[in-house]
Order: sequence, then C-alpha cells, then structure tokens
Amino acid sequence: MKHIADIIENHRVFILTGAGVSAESGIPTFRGFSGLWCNQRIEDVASPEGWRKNPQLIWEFYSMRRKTALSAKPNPAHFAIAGLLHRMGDRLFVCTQNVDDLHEQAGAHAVHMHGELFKSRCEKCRRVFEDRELHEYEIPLCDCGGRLRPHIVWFGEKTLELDKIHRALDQCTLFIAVGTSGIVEPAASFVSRVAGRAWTIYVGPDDPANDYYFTRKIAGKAGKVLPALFGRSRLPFPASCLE
Ligand code: BJW
Ligand code: ZN
Repeated sequence: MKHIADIIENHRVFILTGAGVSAESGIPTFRGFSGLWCNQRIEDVASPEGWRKNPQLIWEFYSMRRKTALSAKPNPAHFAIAGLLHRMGDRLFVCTQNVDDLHEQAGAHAVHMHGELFKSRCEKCRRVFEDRELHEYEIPLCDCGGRLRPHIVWFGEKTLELDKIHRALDQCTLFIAVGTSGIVEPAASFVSRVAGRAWTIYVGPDDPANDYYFTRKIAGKAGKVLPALFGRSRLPFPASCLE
C-alpha cells in the first residue's frame, strides 16, 4: 500500500506554520487572546505605534509571552515536521509565523518571518541579541546606549527573509499550511502564489480565511494530523490527489 509520506517525500515541500501548531504546547493562538490584553487591542500592542506610545507596556506584554514560552515544550506536530525535515533535507522548507522556538526545540530549522520571542534588537545600532530575560519593570539598553525592543515584526513592519521565502515558494510542488487563520499578510497570500501549480493542503480545526486556494483541507488538530500525515498512516484522501 502506498503511504502518503512516500508521496510527500517525492515533492519539493513548503510548510507554513501558524499559532495553531503551538496551541497544543500551551501557547495561546493569536486570536485566542480574545483580541484583548490588559484592555488593549492586540493590534495596538503588537505595533510600532504601541511601542512609541508606551514601550514599558509593550515589554510587559512580551515578558508575559516569554514567560509562557519559556516553559513550553514541542508537541507531536513540531516533532512530525522535524522528522520530515530530517528525511527530506533541503527539499523541505519550513516557514513559521510563530515567534516561539518550539520548531528548534524539536530539532527543525524554521525561517521565522515574524521574528523571534527570545531575541531583542537595538533601535540605534540594530544589533540583534539572544535574550531570554524578562523586562517587566524597565526598558533594557544596549551597550551603545540605544533602547532594546523585541525582535518581533509588528503590523506595518516588513516581514523577514521574504526573498528567500519567495524563492522556496516558487520551487515547491506541495504547499502545506498548518494552524493559521489565513488573515495576516503577506503569509496569507503564499497559497495563492503557488495555487494552480503546486498541490495545496490546509491542516487545522477551522477553515482559514483563504481556504479557496487549498486543493485539500484536513480538519483536525495539528498534533494529531501531522504525525499521521508524515508517518505511516492510512491516507486521509486518495493518493492520486498528490501524484
Ligand atoms: C489550530 C489548533 C490546533 C487552533 N492545530 N490549528 C494586504 C491587505 C490588507 C492588509 C495588509 C496587506 N498587506 C499587509 C497588510 C497589513 C498587515 C495585515 O496583514 N493585516 C491584517 C490584519 C489584515 N500585515 C503587516 O503589517 C505585515 N507587514 C507587511 O506586510 O509589511 C509590508 C511592508 C513592506 C515594506 C516595508 C514596510 C512594510 C506584518 C505582519 C506582522 C504580524 N505580526 C503578528 C504579531 C507579532 C508576533 C507576536 O507578537 O506574536 O504575528 S500578528 C499575529 O498574526 C502574529 C501571527 O504570527 C500572525 C498570524 O496569526 P496566525 O498564526 O494565523 O494565528 P491565528 O490566531 O490567527 O490563527 C490560529 C489558527 O490555528 C486558527 O485558524 C485556529 O483554527 C487554528 N488552530 N488550534 C491546528 N491544535
Ligand atoms: Zn546598540
């Protein structure tokens, strides 16, 4: 019997992960904050305007996020992706919108297009630092005297590594998005860029906003679906769908 993992491994694969992949590790999805944090809209906290208005509040928010992420462990979805990467090497490109380090903890290298929670950046000299400290009470400073901000891509800011990501998208023959609502650009448009040329699969419990562009949708939690999809399970749809 043909296994889906064999078929997947014959492709050049692009995996885009979103907050849903880390949900089973105890990290709330972005819209799972119910849109509010300390009576602030998330969009106002994760924005350059929010930083300009009240940098201390922004550091409180990201310190809270660091606290949660510091104790989080990768779940079976992260391990399934790492296992596939181990088998496929450079024929698999993993791009994440998540700022946690759970892909890395599971042993996978992922391109973090929205930045990294455990890094900070100097506003003045632009150096990027590894930083796992909490800065709840004062704004940290760089050796050069500049203020440190979270190394996070906020709304209105340019996402990271977009050229590299576009090259990988243009080469892929199978695109898999997992646990992302398909609302936030430019990630939401990756699927339409490859649709018609590559197979496109969505994995998650809810339909994403961009579901029109997916040739297949597999309803379920990432921690259940991905180990089955990338392992030796029965096909959730006919193998011919991907050949
Ligand atoms: C499960 C599950 C389980 C639950 N298993 N699944 C075009 C049109 C309109 C607007 C724009 C546009 N282009 C750009 C914009 C503006 C803006 C944007 O997209 N706005 C939208 C709100 C409309 N985009 C930007 O500003 C981006 N910048 C940009 O495009 O710059 C252009 C530029 C060019 C040149 C110079 C300057 C600028 C930047 C976007 C940055 C996003 N940053 C954030 C916050 C920072 C990180 C942080 O603090 O955490 O990143 S926003 C937030 O959303 C976060 C996420 O990474 C991102 C995506 O969220 P995601 O992953 O989809 O999560 P959710 O919560 O939405 O969905 C979770 C899903 O999981 C759900 O569907 C559940 O069903 C599912 N799920 N459990 C599997 N167990
Ligand atoms: Zn500096």
